[in-house]
Amino acid sequence: GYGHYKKWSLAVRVVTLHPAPLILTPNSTSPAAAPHLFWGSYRPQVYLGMKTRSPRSVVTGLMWLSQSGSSSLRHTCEQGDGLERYGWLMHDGVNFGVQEIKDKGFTLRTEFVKRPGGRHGGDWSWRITGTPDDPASPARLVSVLFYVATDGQGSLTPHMDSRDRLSSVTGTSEELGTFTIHFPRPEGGASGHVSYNHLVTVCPGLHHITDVVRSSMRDRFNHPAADSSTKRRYFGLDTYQPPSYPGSDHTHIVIHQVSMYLPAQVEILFESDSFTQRQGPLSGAAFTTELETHKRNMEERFRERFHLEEKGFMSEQVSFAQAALSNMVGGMGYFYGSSLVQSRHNPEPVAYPPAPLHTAVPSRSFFPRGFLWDEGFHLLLIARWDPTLAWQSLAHWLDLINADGWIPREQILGPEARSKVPAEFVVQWEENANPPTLFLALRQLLTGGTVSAEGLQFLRGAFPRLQTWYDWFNNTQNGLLPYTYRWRGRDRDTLRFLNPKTLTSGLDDYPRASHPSDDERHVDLRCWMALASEVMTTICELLGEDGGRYKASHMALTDNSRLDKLHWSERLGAYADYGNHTQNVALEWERIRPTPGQDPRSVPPPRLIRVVRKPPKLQFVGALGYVSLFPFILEILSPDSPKLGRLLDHLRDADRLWTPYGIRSLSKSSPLFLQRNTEHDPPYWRGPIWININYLVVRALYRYSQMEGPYRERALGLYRELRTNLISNLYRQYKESGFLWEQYNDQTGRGQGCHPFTGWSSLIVLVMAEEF
Ligand code: 6A9
Repeated sequence: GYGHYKKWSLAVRVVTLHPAPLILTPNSTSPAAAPHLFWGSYRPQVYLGMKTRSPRSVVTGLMWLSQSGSSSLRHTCEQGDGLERYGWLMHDGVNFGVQEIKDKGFTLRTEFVKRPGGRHGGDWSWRITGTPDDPASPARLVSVLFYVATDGQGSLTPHMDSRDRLSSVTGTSEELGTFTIHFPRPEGGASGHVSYNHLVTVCPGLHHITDVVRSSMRDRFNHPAADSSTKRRYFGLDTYQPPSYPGSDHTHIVIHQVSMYLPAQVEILFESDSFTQRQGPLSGAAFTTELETHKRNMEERFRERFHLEEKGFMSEQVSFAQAALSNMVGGMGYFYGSSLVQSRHNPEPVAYPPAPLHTAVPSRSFFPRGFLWDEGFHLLLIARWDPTLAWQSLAHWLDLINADGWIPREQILGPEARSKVPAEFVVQWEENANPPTLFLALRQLLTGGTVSAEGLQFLRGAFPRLQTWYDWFNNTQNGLLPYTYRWRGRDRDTLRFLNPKTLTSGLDDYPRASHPSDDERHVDLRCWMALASEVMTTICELLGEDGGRYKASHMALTDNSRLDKLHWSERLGAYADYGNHTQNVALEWERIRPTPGQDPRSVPPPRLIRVVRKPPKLQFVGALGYVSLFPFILEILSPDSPKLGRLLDHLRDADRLWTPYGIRSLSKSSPLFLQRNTEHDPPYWRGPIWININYLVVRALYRYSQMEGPYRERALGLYRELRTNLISNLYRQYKESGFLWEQYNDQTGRGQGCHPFTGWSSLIVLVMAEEF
């Protein structure tokens, strides 16, 4: 009956895509339309891997294994591998990359160069160079494993040049046509001896490759000892008996293993058969020449874009900035698959329509996938380096929007991505937002100068989607009063959490009203919507559309007296959220006594639970920190507002927000400063220094220092100090630890959370370049 139909139609809405034509038709990313972007290091989750921008791409990857000491196979980027450092030193996002991986006792340099030609995205080559830390120490036997694998389509044929040496693989796939991968004999290796192993097999999917390799290895192989007098054993690819799989869309894989003493060098060449005018193989001296040309070009372009030498940076600091940018663009991935999503109309999670996503990722080890609000920050840097890459990402993200105007926050696309995420984090809920930071990137791309043809074309395609996205926020994240907003999807369980989290805001455990309710209004979301309204107005002007309603919203949302009425807390001396709130909460161990006659062993163990000592009431939330700064960092506050003076005071106050390493997320004087949220939930956005928000603070200080007003000088002084602090600390952390980090300790400046985290931490390049 009708009731049943109604239910069904509500339930399918969450997985119904927006009706507007896709911004990116499948053809627009094909090797014919965009050959230079077809192949890329689009597998940021592995130490080295390449694939094409196609749904079920043939993939290639690197593994290695030290046969001396405790050997463990390296493949996917894992913090547990304990590498001293790894990451791109140079990568221009398109043509080449140079990475250094510091393993225990030796360094691997992984370089790749692409060469355009033919009709299928051209050729590329890899060069892997292994160097021992100490040339005098006993020879170290290392195995380098190269694999090529299909993902449900295409074929691979191995070719041998002797009984045990794989010399090449020929293959075909839908988008690559036919191709050949060559394995020339390596260079170097003390005693000159090289041992070869290989494996040709099938497995149920790309995320099984590590296991297949690991379980096929036996240490029954012999390699000459370093002095050639005897033989020593090593682990080599042997046999693997795959279970039988139904169907034929499994992964075919060919793995080539080369074992030799360091120092040594291996090259791998991918050649597209449609590339017929090749001068010669991309190896040896030709490889070196092309790589050097790309490096020089990048250095020159980097100098032109960012002017770091002119600003007085030493060459080591310039290299640091170059590495940060390289990891941002070199860490971009291409993913394809379905999210698991759910709305309140679905009894269970449902699969989103499969789609591609070409995006940067926050962290290659821990979060190698797309995050909506992270990407808006990433694009601030990417757009300044290569606007095409930024437009590509924006288009992919906006093509993910559904009919209601929702974009899932965390994009866990396909089985390989899903294999990295604990089950409880997989499902994305339709009522949940994430800050619309894509507007930050758009604002930058659209202001100052003329908009490129590429940009205008994007805007025309994106406009209906942006409109729906904007409306979705207004329809689903609105507050009770006009021009107020409220993040949906806060934690419901008020018994366990010291303060129920607001993951959707991006600021996770940043303190909000202690008792979530419909009365809440969130100042950060209001400011994000002011920004969105401004950018929508600009877009309408550029497209000749009527932007009246966006302009009206922008006026209302930037009206300082209305803002002050809704969000200024005189008691806090800052902007604040409003809601049902009490400061008097604490975590305490629950006391559970056995009931008379109960077996004491059956009493559940005590838990840490929240106790509320004073009932909540409607009031401003007394938390000073990032949220209180939003009207300033998104430049809504007028430069002559006395409130600006008050905020600058807090900012510079070492007992509140100021540290020698950057601005801390929550004031030292705030009741929840560095408090854990549950027994297992350490403080996250309750004190540590985060670089995305620090970028916005530094930028706002700079902008206010350019505007007439009583606080101009003050802003300029703080700008200089904060900029210096951020740069010195991130540079020092990178030098000392080998990485950029997720966040930085407010007492010591040390990097913490996960690493490498070259997502928004790379914004330090823009801080150095003073690009705001
Ligand atoms: C956990 C663990 C193998 C948390 O950078 C991505 C996000 C930010 O958007 C957000 O603002 N990070 C910040 O508060 C990381 C979130 C990771 C959640 C998934 C799964 C898997 O470990």
